[in-house]
Amino acid sequence: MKLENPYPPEFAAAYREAGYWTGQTFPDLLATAVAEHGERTAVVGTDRQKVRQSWTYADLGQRARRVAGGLHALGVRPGDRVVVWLPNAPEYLAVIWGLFTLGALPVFALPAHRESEVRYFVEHAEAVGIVTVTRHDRYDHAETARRISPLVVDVDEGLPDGDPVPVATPDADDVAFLQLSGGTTGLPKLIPRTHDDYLYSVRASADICGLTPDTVFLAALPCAHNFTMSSPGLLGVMHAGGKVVTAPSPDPDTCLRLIGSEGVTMAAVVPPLAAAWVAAAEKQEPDLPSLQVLQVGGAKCGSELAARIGPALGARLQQVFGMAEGLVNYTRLDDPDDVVIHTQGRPISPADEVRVVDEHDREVPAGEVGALLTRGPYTIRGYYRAAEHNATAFTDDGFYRTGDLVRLDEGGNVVVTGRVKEQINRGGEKVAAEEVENHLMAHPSVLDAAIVGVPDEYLGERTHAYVIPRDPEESPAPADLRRFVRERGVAAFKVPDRVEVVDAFPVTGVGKTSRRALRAALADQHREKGTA
Ligand code: OOB
Repeated sequence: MKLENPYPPEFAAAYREAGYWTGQTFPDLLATAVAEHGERTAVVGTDRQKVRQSWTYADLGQRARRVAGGLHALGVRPGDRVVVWLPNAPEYLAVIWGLFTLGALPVFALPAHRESEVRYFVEHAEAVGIVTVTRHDRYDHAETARRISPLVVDVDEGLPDGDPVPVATPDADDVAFLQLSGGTTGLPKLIPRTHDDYLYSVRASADICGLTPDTVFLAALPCAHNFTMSSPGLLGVMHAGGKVVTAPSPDPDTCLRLIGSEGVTMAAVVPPLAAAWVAAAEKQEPDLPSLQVLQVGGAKCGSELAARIGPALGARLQQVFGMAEGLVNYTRLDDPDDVVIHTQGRPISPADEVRVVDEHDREVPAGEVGALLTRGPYTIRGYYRAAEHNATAFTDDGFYRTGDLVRLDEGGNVVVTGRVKEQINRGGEKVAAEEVENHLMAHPSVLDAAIVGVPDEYLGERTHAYVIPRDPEESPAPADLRRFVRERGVAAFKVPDRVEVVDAFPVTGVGKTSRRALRAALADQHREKGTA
């Protein structure tokens, strides 16, 4: 599959010329890892049958070939899209590498996604099937998947297995997979990433983060998330010949134990998890001599939390400000404490272009806050099948509007100060306001709904829904509305934390023309009421 919005030829040529795009593909990455690190351990973790697995690169390569053969026998062909809806486990790697080996394109769903989301991914990507598990997190994934797609692979019944078929030989500028965006509109967007662009970000990230064959990386957040996958994540570790440890749960008990028992050197978490690990470590004072780096990203890591990480965990903090659309910023391992604690780092690549602009897209004076626009060798030029949205999500000259408010310090480090996009960042989990409003408005007793983010000590932000009933005499109960949203089959993190039924939006001077203005005014009002 080719990009619908390709990089302009002069940019592509420059990225190749500079050595960023090397022509490496996913099958090449695996083949190289098997050739160079065959006998080293690639992945360790508890499998779906609760058995501890430890696979070498050679094992993983063979498994990927058999999974590819098994998928082929089920009718999956090169170029087909397949939704991967799996929790963290060694099988996850066998499945994605099986798909890459076959030349099929994974569409990465989160384990927390539910029926309406997965149905949308299958329909929008025209996926031929879903790979999932029987049950996870008290939810019947496979049963749900069968309502959506005629082809469901339940890895709890065994990985697909078949005689190896030829290893795919995609072009490096082909789309390798579809990743999910946090979303700002009614429906999430799919992000097409190519072999060339993505693997450049992976290799460069592995470099910046100093990965070696001795790296032991704990995958605590969902493997499907861009952070865990590629910043430098499991792909970066595989590129370096290191070891990936899959954590069945991100909770501090599980993870601090795994860090100790598996000799983990590096882990990646969102701020609320970092806080939970720090709190547990401050209490238990575990001995974690192996841990060198804790990466924190996905949402803003406050300075206070940032300063506690080193002392509590005996590890260096690395802040990571990234996005599935592309651009990733890291504080460097040898940066002074001040930079590591107070900034979100700087871009991976010298070819990453960042602009900080005002509401007219004019660059703001150095050091001032503005909206971040970016363009570069691993940032997309358009979402998948979203022409209308692309017209506003990108500038005419191809910069992606990140929706983040930032300022740059003298060293070029980014400090994230806020957001202009219609999204709530609930501890790293992204909630598109409009998507949840649409779910609420589908309720027969709801006339209108508006969702805002309100400060939360643990999550950074949580969601507050204002709802106007059709009939004030028969206003729906908040608990019923929350259940209604959940029963529409959406991820639990999208269910509003609080629902407040009101007669009218308690806003003066804001018409119904701009939902953004409405949400901003509601958020202000909320703060004034002091109900945060
Ligand atoms: C990562 O990717 P996404 O696609 O789930 O979310 C991207 C958005 C950013 O635009 C920004 O709003 C927010 O998440 N964000 C941060 C942040 N890291 C991400 N906001 C403040 N400080 C940070 N450190 O979240 C993601 C992708 C790759 C690596 C790391 C995170």
